[in-house]
Amino acid sequence: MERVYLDNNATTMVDPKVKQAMDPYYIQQYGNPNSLHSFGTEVHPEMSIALDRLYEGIGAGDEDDIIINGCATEGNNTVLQGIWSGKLKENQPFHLVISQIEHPSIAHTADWLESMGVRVTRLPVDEQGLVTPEILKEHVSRGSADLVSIMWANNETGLINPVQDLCRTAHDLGALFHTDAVQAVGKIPVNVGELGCDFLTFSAHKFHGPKGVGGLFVKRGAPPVSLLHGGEQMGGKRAGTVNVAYMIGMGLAMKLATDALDYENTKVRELRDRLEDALKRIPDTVILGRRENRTPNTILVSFKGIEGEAFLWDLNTSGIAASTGSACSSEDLEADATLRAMKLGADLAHTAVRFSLSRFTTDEEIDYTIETIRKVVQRLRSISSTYS
Ligand code: C6P
Repeated sequence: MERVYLDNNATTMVDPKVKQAMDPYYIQQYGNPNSLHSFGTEVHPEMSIALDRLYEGIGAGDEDDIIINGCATEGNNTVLQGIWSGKLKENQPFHLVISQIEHPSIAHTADWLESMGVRVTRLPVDEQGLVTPEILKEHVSRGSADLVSIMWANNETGLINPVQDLCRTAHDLGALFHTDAVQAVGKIPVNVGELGCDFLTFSAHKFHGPKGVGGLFVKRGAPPVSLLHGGEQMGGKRAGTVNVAYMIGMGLAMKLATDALDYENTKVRELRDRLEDALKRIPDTVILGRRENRTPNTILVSFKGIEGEAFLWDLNTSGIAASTGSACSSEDLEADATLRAMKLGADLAHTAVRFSLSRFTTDEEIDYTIETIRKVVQRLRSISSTYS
């Protein structure tokens, strides 16, 4: 076994079919879609198919909007800053509600908005690590909040928040509702029509599409939000020439991911459970978050007495890629915000390791990973000063 990739919540391999679908748009059909000549117009049909696939993939209606952008970080910033600037224009205060377990693209944007005078409420999680409608009602009074932004599935634990109930509660309280669905799309069914959210963010590289392209769903009638001003691309809502190849790749990736949802919830889940069961049999190991509340591909596990970084280093030497938390915070030695919100002791937080599978993960890879982890845990514990 040469290399095993179990860090699919950080990013995924581009599906070879997606790569193939993108190839013609570099050398042959490279026109700017806003040009009036044939180089520009010939890309329209495939772009329109891609958009249809995105609408279908998340259950958006014809009159809703999907703004193609550069990544989920951009989508999240667009919603938070977009609603804020709308309030500024009307000379109104802005009260933003997020949770304590949001990805930095929400959490740090909220910190920045707070430094600009915005009121920010950060909801805690319950004992299961979930944000619930009860918590939202407890912390936010009717009519006081403008926007509630709660992630659908957490990138580190895989825990799935009850977003439909949260959305209903946010609306009852008089607020708009946004969800960062980056870790939900391609893993569990996502339907904005059923959910009723005003905004939803996704990112292609989390579901076997290319990096550097994402989408922001905006419900019909929701307030306009935009971050990049300039040309009339995306109806003036997101200026800048769209990356045609990536947009087409994202459309196909969405279709393939939604077509594979059954596989994700059967085979990928089975592989994840087999790995998790094997980890549980190792003494002094804690799995975080109940399995039934998690996306089918994710495990966050703590091996007592073993620093997460040392463990990952050993695994990496054996060709296995996992992570200690989210990839964008991997150089931050502070215990992670999600784990702090879950009130995990420092010992567990510093030993937490995330394994995230994909539809390309094989039985053989899981066998090899189980065998390697057993050896690595034994070796590191034998030299650990904190494990006896
Ligand atoms: N999480 C992880 O290792 P971008 O890269 O901008 O398309 O996606 C950002 C993002 C936003 N929301 C959630 C829930 C995410 O998980 C991510 C990316 C990676 O967990 C990299 S930090």
